[in-house]
Amino acid sequence: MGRAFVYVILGGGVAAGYTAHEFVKRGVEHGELCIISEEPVAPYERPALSKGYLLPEDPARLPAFHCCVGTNEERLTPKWYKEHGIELVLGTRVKSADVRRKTLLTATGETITYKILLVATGARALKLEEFGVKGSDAESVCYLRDLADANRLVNVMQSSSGGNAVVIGGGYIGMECAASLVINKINVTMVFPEAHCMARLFTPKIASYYEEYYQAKGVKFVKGTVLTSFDFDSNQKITAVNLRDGTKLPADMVIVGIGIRPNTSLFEGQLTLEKGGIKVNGRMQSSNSSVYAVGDVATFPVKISGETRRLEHVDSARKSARHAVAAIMEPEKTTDFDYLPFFYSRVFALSWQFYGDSTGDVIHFGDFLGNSFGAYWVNNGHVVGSFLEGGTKEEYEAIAKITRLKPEIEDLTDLETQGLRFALTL
Ligand code: FAD
Ligand code: NAD
Ligand code: ISD
Repeated sequence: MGRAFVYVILGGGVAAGYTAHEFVKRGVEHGELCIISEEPVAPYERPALSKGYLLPEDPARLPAFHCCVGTNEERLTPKWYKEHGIELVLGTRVKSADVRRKTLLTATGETITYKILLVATGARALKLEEFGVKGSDAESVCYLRDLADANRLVNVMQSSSGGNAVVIGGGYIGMECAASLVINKINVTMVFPEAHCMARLFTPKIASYYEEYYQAKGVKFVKGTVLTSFDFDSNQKITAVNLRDGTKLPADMVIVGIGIRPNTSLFEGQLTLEKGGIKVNGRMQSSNSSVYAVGDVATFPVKISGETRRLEHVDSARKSARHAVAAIMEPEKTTDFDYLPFFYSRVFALSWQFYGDSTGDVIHFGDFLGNSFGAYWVNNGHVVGSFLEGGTKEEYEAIAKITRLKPEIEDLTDLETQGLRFALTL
């Protein structure tokens, strides 16, 4: 026995919230749409968890950051879903899917049937065990993906005030959490295997700006090595972490941010997978025409680079979600998704944005000793990517615009001399 819906959104994160919003905007009928989520709360803006949620004073708490406040649109509280006749099946994991029969089986034993399925299962945090390190279920070791993780992290931070934290990983979680730890008056050492932080995006020059800024806030960096084991006291409390290079770092708490793995397992053997995600076309439609995929789990064609990519960022989750609904509800009016990759972060008083692709030659510009600087990436004679720290709204819009326009560059030295002016005057 079970329920049947026209549209089912599997997953209750950012993409799910924006999908539901778009369905309502385009006139879904009461009783047609259902969201099934393992999380016990309605979709929320996940980026808040590593920023406002971790503040010691006046921290962000639900219901303040339900979708879609991240784009300054209406806030979709549980009441909103009720008013629009959308079934929220929360705290419920889907344990199997049958795309031929168009059914989902939940862990509570219910079979839910759909006509069209939107997969928005996002990703899970990689565990240290997957790299051969034991002990990551210890009380003071924290990961950060969902609200339950964030609550745990807040408790561990509160009991570690004035103590030492080791942050494993130099990516987004590592950088944003390290800043939050400092704000919470905890001493921070960051450990990562690369030569500099944010190795997937930052150039060494950009990275050194942020690393120096963090060092001035007291953060220590241990680079080019990884964690191999933990030391515990007689109460099984972590006292130190041991690194491959032989260093022992005292630790009252540990935060691990070593990347994610998309949640595709329900569909393995049923849908085409590529680059770790569910392969979709420019309408976000998978190899089964009744199944769409959006957000972190979708591998989609990025027109501007001519490649398929899986992006792990909130803007892509929001826009791919809206695009899938447009393609479902107004197929004739909807052309292929034309997405300009957009990443950003905010830490301390810093704020940067990046658009496009980080391939080719890099041209840095601006004042690396001051508050505003940036870079262009030039590939095959065209600007393909732009980065800016400390920009104004107009300046960010200008770098986004030129990245989309992909202007031809004849002289790299001239581009360097013009710097931000190049984007502002094009
Ligand atoms: P998610 O938001 O992860 O949602 C997936 C949902 O599916 C979850 O509710 C999950 O419980 C549910 N689910 C999975 N499997 C099942 C199942 N079998 N049954 C039922 N439910 C299931 N990006 C930025 O661009 N800028 C930022 O500043 C930023 N900050 C971030 C901070 C943090 C702490 C994190 C973790 C991510 C951040 N991101 C940021 C990334 C961004 O949040 C993600 O790209 C975005 O959330 C992806 O949306 P999604 O809906 O695809 O996946
Ligand atoms: P990430 O991919 O940004 O960084 C992973 C980091 O793990 C690497 O930089 C590397 O330093 C480190 N690493 C890899 N293997 C390791 C190992 N064996 N030992 C130690 N370190 C190792 O992933 P993340 O920081 O975990 O972030 C998780 C997800 O959350 C990503 O999808 C990210 O995009 C998202 N997120 C985004 C933002 C943002 O866009 N502002 C903020 C927070 C989180
Ligand atoms: O894009 C974002 C972001 O960085 C957040 O913190 O959305 C959230 C919301 O603005 C939180 O309220």
